[in-house]
Amino acid sequence: MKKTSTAKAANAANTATEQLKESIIKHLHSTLGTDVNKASHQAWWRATCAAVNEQVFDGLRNTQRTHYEQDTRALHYFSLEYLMGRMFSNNLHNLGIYQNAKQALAELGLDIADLEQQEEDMALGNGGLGRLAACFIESLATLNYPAVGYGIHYENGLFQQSFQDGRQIERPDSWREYGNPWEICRPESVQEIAVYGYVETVFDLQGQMKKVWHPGRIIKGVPWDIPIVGYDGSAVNVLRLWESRASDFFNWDVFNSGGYIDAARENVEAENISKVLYPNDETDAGKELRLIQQYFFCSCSLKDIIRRYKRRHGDDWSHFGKQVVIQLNDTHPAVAIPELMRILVDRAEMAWDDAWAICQQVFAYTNHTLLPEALEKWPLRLFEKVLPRHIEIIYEINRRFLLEQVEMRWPGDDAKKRKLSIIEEGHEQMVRMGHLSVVGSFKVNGVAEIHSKLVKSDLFPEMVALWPDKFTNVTNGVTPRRWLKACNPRLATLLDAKVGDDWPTDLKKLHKLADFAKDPALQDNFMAIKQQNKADLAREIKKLTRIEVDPAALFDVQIKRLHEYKRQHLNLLHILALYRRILQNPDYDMVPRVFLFGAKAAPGYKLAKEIIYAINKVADKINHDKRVKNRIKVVFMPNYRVSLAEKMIPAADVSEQISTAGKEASGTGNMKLALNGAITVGTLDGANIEIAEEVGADSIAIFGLTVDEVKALYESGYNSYDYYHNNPELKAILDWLETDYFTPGKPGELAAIKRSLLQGGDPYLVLADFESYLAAQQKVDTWYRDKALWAEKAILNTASVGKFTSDRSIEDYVERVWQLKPCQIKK
Ligand code: 8GP
Repeated sequence: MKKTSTAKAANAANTATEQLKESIIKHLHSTLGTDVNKASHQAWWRATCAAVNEQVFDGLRNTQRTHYEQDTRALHYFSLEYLMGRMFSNNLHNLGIYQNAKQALAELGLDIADLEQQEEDMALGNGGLGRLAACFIESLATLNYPAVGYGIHYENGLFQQSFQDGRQIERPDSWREYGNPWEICRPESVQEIAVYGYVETVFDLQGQMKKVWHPGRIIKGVPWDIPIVGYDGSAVNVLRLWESRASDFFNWDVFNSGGYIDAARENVEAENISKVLYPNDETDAGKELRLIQQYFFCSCSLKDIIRRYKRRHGDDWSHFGKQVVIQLNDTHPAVAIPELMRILVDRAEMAWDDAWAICQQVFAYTNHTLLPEALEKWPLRLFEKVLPRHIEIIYEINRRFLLEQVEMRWPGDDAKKRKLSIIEEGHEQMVRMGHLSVVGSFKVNGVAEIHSKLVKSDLFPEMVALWPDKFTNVTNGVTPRRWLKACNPRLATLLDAKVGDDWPTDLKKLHKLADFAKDPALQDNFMAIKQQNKADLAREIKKLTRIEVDPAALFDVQIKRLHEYKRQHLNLLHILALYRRILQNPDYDMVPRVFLFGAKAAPGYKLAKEIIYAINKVADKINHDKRVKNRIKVVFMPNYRVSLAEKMIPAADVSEQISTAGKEASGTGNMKLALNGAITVGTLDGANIEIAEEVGADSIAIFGLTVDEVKALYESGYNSYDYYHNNPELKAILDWLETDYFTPGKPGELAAIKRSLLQGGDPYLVLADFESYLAAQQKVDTWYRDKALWAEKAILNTASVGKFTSDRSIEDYVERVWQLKPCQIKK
């Protein structure tokens, strides 16, 4: 019996492989217009994408038809960022045809790995927030929830990074210069949106006052759909990204009246809106354009949602709140709130209270950071200029909020009103987007337990007093399909054999592995896989940087955006301490380590760029110093991005999660690294705390001040000089940075770091945590010497982090916020 079914499965696989092969060749001829004999890898890759798309589009049509027929309630995820990375192997895995494709290509004389490299990363995001959005839309499709992701179709993604003499160089990322095979343009769903102009107050025949907005400019939003394939391939949702263009009508008018140059300028200005992703992770830049970007995609998306709703319900708005839920990914899309009010009150002529009731059913808001510089505020004057009607609506939202909520709760308390007002007073009035998001949403969540607590206690305590039930937590997660199955196939195969092959959709199944954590056979297999992954990465390092590293060394990995609060410079101080010990004691006994960094610094963030420079200069010195005898290697991988993360994560032994406690909202790299068997060196911050709870105190190296201790230290008056003067090793290292030791002939080139840690006051308490960080690293060194002990800890990490699948995050959102029902799609 078993034999027959195995034989049947093998036959089916053979047929699938044959069909795929035929389809690839067909597309090579008819879509790419080339021939088997002369096709480049690029052409083969595109032909394979087209063949895969035959299945993707089937799923897409089925899903859209089913959702329409069943008139499902759907989630709409509004995000200015999606860090999708590459789609090729993910789509193949999720459709369940990766092996068939590999085989089909092999029979055509091609290595699937070569074709995977042909794809540019879709880097339409900066960091955690954007990658989270990508994991979430994949999980939503996998769990069969009706959902659409909305965002911007940036012409340029996050800049490409290289190093010149150690310094970061940025180049534009024209990721779709030659077209992107995964996207479909939808001209039938183009939207037009308005900006600028003025508002007129008019009275209708019944004497009713009305506001009429006369826009100054119309911009066209062209939607591009990217199908998002759920794991097992039955549901295929859509990521709809808007590209801006000049409105034809407007353009033609200007052009016709002889204003060729003006028409061209209009074009450029309109197209600028979707030209670039802002490379600033934590602050906003180019204010006017940025605000227009936000409004542009929110308005297009709302109109798109309403168009779809009306197809079913016409002008009957009574079901809108039941059918539609919108998640605001941080405050960037908060302008959607006044925009929906405008549409309902001005266009649909609804009474304010009814419109507001709908808004309050529809919007929910996720906060991703407590850093004050990332909490968006817009100058009121800018708002008035760009969105004159919306600012009036915001005033009215604010007036009612202050009167009906704040005044009722704290009568006569003007200080409270000032603190809670959506409009901040000061020498320049500002619109507080965080306040607007909380007031306009029915749920607000943080992204890890500790972060959600701090959102309540430190960011919005009064709002919590007004609406205690509004606030909740949803701890982040990552998709195990991309971050284990696809990126670490060796480990995935081992897991299939050990715990069954359903772990990608049921990650808690990995728990079974814990029973074998001490089993020498499993330990050998597990560590052999790690070793092979490290050898692969060593080859990649050689290719990218020419640096030779030994795969037998401990691979210590810190990958994330560059920011002082993430403290890459604390990592650097540890490296310098080890180097100095080696110079002082040639026989210094340490486990050989390769320190690997991957990080982009915002182009305008000077100190972040200085930190990159310093790491590169120190790397250069250490890597060439014979006295080190390869005990330390330091590598800064250029152009860190999703596809590079996929190579680094499976090869990591140690995961650096060393932010100042209270600053990292959650982290998600921490989850990916632990899932792939890396041991975390981390502070009690963000999701590290929850990871520690899951893996147990013996399988993680926790160090540093806690959130409460950090607060106490700030309050008692932190003086970083105390640490400098009391720790001779620390003092020597910092002084070293001022010399020309690492930059011969150019003393002081690395001094910016020391300055920020001493004269600058060390805002992120690097010096305060230094000693305890070194102790944690010493512990790691000791653990690593005992191979069995290390293997056990690594296995326990993989076994214990099932909680951090983004499927669990999505189920939490469904239960706590979205109230969706899954909708099965028949194949
Ligand atoms: C990040 C947080 O820093 C990180 O801890 C968290 O895991 C991630 O969001 C997902 O929740 N925040 C951002 O990326 C962020 O705030 N970026 C925007 C300000 C641009």
